Amino acid sequence: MDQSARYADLSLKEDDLIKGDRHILVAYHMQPATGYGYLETAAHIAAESSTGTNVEVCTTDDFTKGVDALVYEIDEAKGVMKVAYPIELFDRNMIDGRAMIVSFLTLAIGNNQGQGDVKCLKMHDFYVPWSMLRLFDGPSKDITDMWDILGRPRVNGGYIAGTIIKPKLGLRPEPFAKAAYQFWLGGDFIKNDEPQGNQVFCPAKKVYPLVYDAMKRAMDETGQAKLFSANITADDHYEMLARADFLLETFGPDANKLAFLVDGYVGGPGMVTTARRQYPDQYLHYHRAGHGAVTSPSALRGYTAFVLSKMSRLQGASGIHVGTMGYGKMEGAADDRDIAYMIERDSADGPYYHQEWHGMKPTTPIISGGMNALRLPGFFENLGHGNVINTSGGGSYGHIDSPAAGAISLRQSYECWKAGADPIEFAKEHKEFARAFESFPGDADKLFPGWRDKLGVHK
Ligand code: CAP
Ligand code: MG
Repeated sequence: MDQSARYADLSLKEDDLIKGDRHILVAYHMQPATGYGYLETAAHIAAESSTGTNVEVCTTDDFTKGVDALVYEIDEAKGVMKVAYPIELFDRNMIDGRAMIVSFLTLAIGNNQGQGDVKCLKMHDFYVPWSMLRLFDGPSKDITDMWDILGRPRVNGGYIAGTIIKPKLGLRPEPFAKAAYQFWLGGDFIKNDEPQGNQVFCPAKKVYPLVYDAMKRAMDETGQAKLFSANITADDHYEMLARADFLLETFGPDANKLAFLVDGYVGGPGMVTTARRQYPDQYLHYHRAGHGAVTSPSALRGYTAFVLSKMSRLQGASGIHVGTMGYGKMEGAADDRDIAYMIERDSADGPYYHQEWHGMKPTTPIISGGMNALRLPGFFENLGHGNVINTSGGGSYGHIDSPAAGAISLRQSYECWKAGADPIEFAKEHKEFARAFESFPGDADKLFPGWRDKLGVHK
């Protein structure tokens, strides 16, 4: 059934919809299945995502029609359609009237994902009006709190050198804490790898007191504050709270140095919001493992990494992984920097919409996945700044001298970029950075041809 007479109004202007402050706007890349018309399919998507189904139902009244989602723009040649969702469609909390991402997803990327008349349908951008934006929690803590703990200025506090405890799984409590200690002698921030929790060979109640002990020893030795991001992910709300409460108790007077990591894509919005609301004093670290299933450019449905990241700021993530923009091991490209700009700035352009954040706290871009000291200068150059958290697992534990040397090489790499120095010249004066060339010779050959001669390395 062609529902375009009801669910499409191509005379609506985007500027007016934005001025009106009553609609969430969504831009999708869409192709209909063979045999279906473009507008007809787009209208079915709007129906299925708001007040309708595949047929007219007799229970619909005039009020219902007033909250229909409407297709307001299509570009069949480019395969782009845009839908305006009246904000009344979205579920609000009973307890405080506030908005929730789960409702946005249920409508805007819900049933429409399985429609038989759709060949592909992927969300590439969305715009949130102020009337709705102010109903989202947003972050409670941000990178300025991290800088503050590290004794740095709250503005432009710079690069936070981090790592992930590796190997991913298979360390028992003592070697785990030892790995943490070794990195902290040179670096700032350690995160659990995303599957680490309460494995039988490494029980949380045994390992975290040892990690805290390692943190204290490293702080004593270096005279610097250290940060730990602990995974509190669990299916069960009470299990999450048990993990978080145990961690807070264990770190006691240093609980401000504890971030909570949530596997937010597999765990879902409920898990992110549980952490955000129960622990507003902790930095909330959103790890997105699994997101590639929907965000990968090869995926024809779902939404993009840009959309995932933008949602995370609304949900209140203090930081989210945004990949490495093509400089590391995961999928990504240089223009993914727009993802970082959207979550860290107060006003930013997405692929289709400009968004004003009206002072909502920023979400830190967390740079991770196959990074090391050699890859960082190019990364910073592309992003244009170094105010990020970077976690380099292989880049630290793969350094030939030690994890501390790996951490120091990361920081030196940032200093090198900040100074606008030539990396090879900089390496001559900075041992740990120089040794990164020997640690990652494949990268060195690719990024700095001739490095062996210039640095006098002939092994
Ligand atoms: C990085 C990482 C992260 C990835 C995930 C890993 O380790 O901890 O899970 O970064 O991708 O296990 O691979 P390495 P993303 O530094 O050793 O590569 O950050 O893009 O979500
Ligand atoms: Mg990981």
